[in-house]
Amino acid sequence: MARLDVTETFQGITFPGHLHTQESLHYATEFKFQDTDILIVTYPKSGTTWMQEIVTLVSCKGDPVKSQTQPNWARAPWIEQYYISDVLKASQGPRLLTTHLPYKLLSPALQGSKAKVIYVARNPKDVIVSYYYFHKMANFLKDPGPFSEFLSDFLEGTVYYGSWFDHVKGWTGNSRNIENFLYITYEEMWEDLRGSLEKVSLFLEYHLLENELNSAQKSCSFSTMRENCMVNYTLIPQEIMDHKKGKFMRKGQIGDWVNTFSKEQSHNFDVVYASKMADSALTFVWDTKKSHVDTEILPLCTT
Ligand code: PPS
Repeated sequence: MARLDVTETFQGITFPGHLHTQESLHYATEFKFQDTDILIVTYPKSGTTWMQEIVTLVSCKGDPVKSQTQPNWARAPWIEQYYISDVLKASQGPRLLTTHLPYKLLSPALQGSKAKVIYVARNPKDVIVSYYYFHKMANFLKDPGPFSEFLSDFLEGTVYYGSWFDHVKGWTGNSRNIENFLYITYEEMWEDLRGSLEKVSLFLEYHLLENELNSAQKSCSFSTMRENCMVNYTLIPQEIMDHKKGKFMRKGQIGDWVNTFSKEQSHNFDVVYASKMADSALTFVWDTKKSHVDTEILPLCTT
């Protein structure tokens, strides 16, 4: 399925046609959740792959074999993407699932479910920058044009997967309707990876020993994941993701948006943010004083 230039519009939201069809999107809205399911929910570029790795490692008690031998899209498939039913037919045991869908599209399917839902949010300014560079290297996404245009599309909610504001408010504002819900931010994971692993383990009711946590922490560091071809998307052919134009594991930083936003763009963003988030009880702590110390590189596979 190439369809690199196809865009699907479903319930007013656009999706890349390379990965989605009307049928696959419809299938997701009627997805039959099982009470043992774990569902990772994110707006794109918010830490999806990282959380897929964290949950894989937690459920394997820190053993890295699965995360180094199975691509993330096979062990934590997106329920709205066209290959989902084939992957699920081939899978065994409790299911780890992923979605970028907004709450309004998935809430009927989740009603009454005991599935464990993990919502990961990230500073939207960093999301925009990460998304912008991803559009430049992923040939199944539209050419983003200049950053200023992409930024205004993002603020209007006309980018793929819709409005970041609706996504975050929809899921967090309705968390009380979800029986098992964990909210965590990319920034929290970045600041305190060990604490985040413990938090996810507790939520999923896995009790990891000290050495198992150590192993998990090492395997889901940025440096290890950047070299792991099961998560860095280097297994995807060049005509679909052009790794000469950029890396999927690009920087893995917090606050990197300052290197792309102008002062004026940042100010305009803040104004829109204040207005769109005025009806949300969420208070985010995006900025941090801590510097990044994750420099160890462990090559796992060559490409
Ligand atoms: S996607 O396409 O929606 O699945 O992308 P997603 O995985 O949500 O987001 C990709 C960004 O997450 C960064 N990333 C990490 N940062 C820190 N530590 C770890 N371990 C890690 N794993 C992935 C990745 O580098 C992308 O962010 P940017 O800012 O582009 O580097």
